[in-house]
Amino acid sequence: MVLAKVYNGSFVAPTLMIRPGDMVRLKLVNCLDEPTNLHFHGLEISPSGHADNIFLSINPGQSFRYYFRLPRNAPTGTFWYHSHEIVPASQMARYPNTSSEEQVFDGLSGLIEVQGLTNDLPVSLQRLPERYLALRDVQISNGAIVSQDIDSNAPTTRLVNGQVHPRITIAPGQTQLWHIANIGADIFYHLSLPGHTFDVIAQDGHPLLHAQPATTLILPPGKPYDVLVRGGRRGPTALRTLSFNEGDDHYPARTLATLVTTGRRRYRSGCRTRSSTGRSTSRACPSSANAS
Ligand SMILES: [Cu+2]
Repeated sequence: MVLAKVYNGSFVAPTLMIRPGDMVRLKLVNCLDEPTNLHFHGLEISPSGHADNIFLSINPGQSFRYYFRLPRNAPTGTFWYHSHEIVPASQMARYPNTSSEEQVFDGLSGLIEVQGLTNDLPVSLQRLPERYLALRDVQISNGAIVSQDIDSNAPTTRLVNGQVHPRITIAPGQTQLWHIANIGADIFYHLSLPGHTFDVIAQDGHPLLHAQPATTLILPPGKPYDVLVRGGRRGPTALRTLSFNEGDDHYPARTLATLVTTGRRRYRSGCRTRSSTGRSTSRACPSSANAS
């Protein structure tokens, strides 16, 4: 058992799935013994009122209803939400150790997907299996996440969707859409999947005009990527974070998950099919999906 701060009783926070034009209504009930709030990182919505208002501070035992409409032309892709608590000056003496960083490190962050990213892909890539990889790390001491006086250079445990070293499956030749975000408070990730390419189709919740192949991805805290991954030869591949020197901190290499390529080979007709939207700006075919 490890003490953490969680949403809805689960260490893996709910993924908010919304579409451009949606009205979003969220009730935050603060069951903590300190104030908190919500920040919808990157969404193009009002920064005041009941929307993305980081200056709100919801006291213990109180609740608040967030609501906002996402613009119809909102960009699609992966975002994240997290506590952005800034304790008001009048409450500082009462909550001297409460802040956004501590609460995020303690667990208060999760994924947002603004859906519709695949609409501008070629038809053959519009119904892809999708995976969500929420990256965070935990330092644990005496049965609780260390959330005071955080030393981001200290040994830590890297988690994917709250799990240590989970298994992800893919079929040979199959293309999957991975929504990846670093929802941790402090440390960087330097992702590598040997023998595979990350075809980036969006970053920071903004679709790219052309897919950009990458062999590694660097994710500072708060960074999301939407990438296509194509299954290679049958067998396991380690999804690694490579060693990364951030300047003050040095984060060692770690295996995050195992991608197991298994099952029947998938063939596709390639990328010659036009985008269903017929838009001349539709994305170029990702290189690793460009077979046949
Ligand atoms: Cu943020």
